Amino acid sequence: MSSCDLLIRGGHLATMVANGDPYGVVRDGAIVIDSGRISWVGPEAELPPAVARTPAASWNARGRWVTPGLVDCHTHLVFGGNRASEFEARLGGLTYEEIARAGGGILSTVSATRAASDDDLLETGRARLSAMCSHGVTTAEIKSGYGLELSTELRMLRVARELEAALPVTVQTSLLGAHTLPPEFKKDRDGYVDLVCTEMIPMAASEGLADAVDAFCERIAFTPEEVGRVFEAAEAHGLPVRLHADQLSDLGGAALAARHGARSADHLEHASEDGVRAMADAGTVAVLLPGAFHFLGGGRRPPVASMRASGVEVAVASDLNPGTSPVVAPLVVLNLACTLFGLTPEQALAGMTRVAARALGLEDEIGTLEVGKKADLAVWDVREPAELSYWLGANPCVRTVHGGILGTERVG
Ligand code: DI6
Ligand code: FE
Repeated sequence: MSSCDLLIRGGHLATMVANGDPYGVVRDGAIVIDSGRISWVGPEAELPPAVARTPAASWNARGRWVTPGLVDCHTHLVFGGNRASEFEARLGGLTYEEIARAGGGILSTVSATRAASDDDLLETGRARLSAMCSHGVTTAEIKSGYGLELSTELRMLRVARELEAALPVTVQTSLLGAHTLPPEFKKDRDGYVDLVCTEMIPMAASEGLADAVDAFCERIAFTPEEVGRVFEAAEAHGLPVRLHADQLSDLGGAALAARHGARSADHLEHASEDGVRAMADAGTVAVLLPGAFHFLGGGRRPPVASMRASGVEVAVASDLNPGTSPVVAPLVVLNLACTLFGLTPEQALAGMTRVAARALGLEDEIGTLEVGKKADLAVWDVREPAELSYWLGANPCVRTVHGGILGTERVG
């Protein structure tokens, strides 16, 4: 090793490598980056001398902490309008389900999204994603699901792809045509599921717009049988699946996701013991979304202890959406994962780095600071990594590195 593109030195590393040490810590560490990937990581004192002498660029982290860039593996961040007035209605006594059944809820965002121009979706999505990036996110998943008609579903996915080009972030898209039944199909559920299976999935697949297919299995959305049809269509087009499962009630979503070898089952507040065991057997990741739990006023907690006991890996994500989780601050989500669901700060951070990468099928690419992985990092002005889950509303992110490119430094 004679030279390198970028050397980061003078910081402490929370590599998040699962090697038995909390956070996979390397104090006084260095990271060597070549062609956008990590080519060396370890204690600075052991840095190969040639690299130390001749890096093309180097940056001294001055005692701050470096972690893998945050991976937000579940967002709905492209949408029109917002639902602040619905928030007021809920505080006036209505429930989320009552509002949804009265034609509000997801459907009000569907109307606003259909009516929004591409530019409008791009601009508002960009503002939200940019906020996430300034808080350390370097990979975000973005779902469709507010179009519920072919053209708007594909438009949402295209906007998500354009956001990737506009910001220092990797975007993974999921087609969520099966989010809820659109009003046009109120009397023809099968007709809508057909549309998802025979038009949306094939088009999204052939245009390369979707990296995965998601669905919402719930009383106010789709039955397990309907989701099964959607998943079969996804499989036929070579797309991996994930599921909004057991959020408001137990419809057996966790087991359904596991049966289809889903990358993840998300929410899971009402998941049964059988469902958790099936996920463990299938290697399906549990994605906890404490922002939605918090914003909907609590209720049943996901069975985190059973997940741990049966070996289900637990990720944490924002669920950023206008109805149930209007949060653009990933560290707040880490805090909620600890305070509401009992995760330790280390488990929460692993959930938004290493395990989140697995939920996206990107575990070989991102999620830890290891040789060979993409150089996606976040640098934090904290004295210990637990602070990332501790402060509420602070932003200690100093800068990120995405694909080996050093972002601008935040001052102040
Ligand atoms: N579960 C959620 O929490 C979001 N979607 C879903 O399937 C809510 C979406 C919304 O209310 O707009
Ligand atoms: Fe969601």
